[in-house]
Amino acid sequence: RRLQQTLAKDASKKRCYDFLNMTSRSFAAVIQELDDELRDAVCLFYLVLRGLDTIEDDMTLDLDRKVELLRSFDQIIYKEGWTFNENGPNEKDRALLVHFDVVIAEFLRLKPEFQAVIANITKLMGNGMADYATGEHRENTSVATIKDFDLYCHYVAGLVGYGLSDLFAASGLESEEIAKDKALSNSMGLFLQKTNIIRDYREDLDDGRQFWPREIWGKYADKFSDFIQPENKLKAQYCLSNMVLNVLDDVPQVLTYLSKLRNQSVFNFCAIPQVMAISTLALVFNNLDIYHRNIKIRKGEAVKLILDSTDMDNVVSIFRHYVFEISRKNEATDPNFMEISMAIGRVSIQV
Ligand code: PS7
Ligand code: MN
Ligand code: MN
Ligand code: MN
Ligand code: MN
Ligand code: MN
Repeated sequence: RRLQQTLAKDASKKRCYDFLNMTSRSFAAVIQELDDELRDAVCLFYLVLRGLDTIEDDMTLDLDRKVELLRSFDQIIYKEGWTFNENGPNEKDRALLVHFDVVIAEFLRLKPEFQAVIANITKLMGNGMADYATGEHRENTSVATIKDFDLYCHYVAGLVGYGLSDLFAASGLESEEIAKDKALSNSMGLFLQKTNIIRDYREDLDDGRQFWPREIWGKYADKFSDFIQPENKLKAQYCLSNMVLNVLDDVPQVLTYLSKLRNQSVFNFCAIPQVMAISTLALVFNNLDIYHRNIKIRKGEAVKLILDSTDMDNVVSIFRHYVFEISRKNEATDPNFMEISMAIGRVSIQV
């Protein structure tokens, strides 16, 4: 019997890692390289939030039902055997929800401290997503002010930073200090999320979503979709540089956070997505292709970045390189030229 139980446990853990590899292009590898004390907790944190985000992203789900699921997801993860049975788009991430009982079974095997961190963040994120799906913040799935933009990114990414820092501390691999400065953890998430939102302009537009704040894009066009028109090229370039300027704000905090890490596997896990993001930011800057298709850094460049992100000195060099690329592409005729130069100046102190 005991052997049978052990085998069943191993099978459901393996299925969780299969789901991780299936649903994440970017995080699967770095999560699996984490030290034993953290690997399962971060894997389950990822899968729980991936499940939550799949509900948020499902545009076929009845809005009232969506909000009910988002607001109660922190309780659903304690319901042994719960699965998602509703119809929905047949995308790959939906399979995760259909078999969510497997994720719940493994979640319930985590240390109670880890469970508490994951449930707390799930509750805050689910309620934040629900507010944006219904509330005054987000009529017609659009974000009005820069403050709204920061708050939405806080809900879907800054909170992931809070939760990860709490897990690092709870594992004992990092000191409690890392979880104390919430602004630093928040910036770690915002930098990834905002870069993703810039890069995904066209994909999100085609899906009927707008995440760029009107306070920024409204300076350059009347309609968010105007930027795809060839006659608006210059406006599109200036709007994009304004968005890049907004993201550059978080770079100093990202470097400060990374400099505080002590565990090698945690450092790699945190640093790799951030160097991918700064390289993506340099690639998208003044690159009007983002208005037409999904652009990505070349595979070879990504592999090199992963191999090079081994310590703070190397990460600083990588940031210096890409920030210099941005400064090289910065044009004096761009209305954001001066502010971009100043933002780069603030980063230069650290690199
Ligand atoms: C728990 C690793 C390291 C302190 C599912 C990692 C979607 C950018 O466009 O899937 O929807 O396809 O490419 C990740 C901070 C969150 C922020 C947020 C959980 C770093 C649900 C990542 C990931 C904090 C909401 C994935 C925020 O992008 O986007 C774990 C420290 C999930 C991190 C979403 C986005 C993540 C995102 P798309 P992606
Ligand atoms: Mn994704
Ligand atoms: Mn989403
Ligand atoms: Mn998503
Ligand atoms: Mn995206
Ligand atoms: Mn996506």
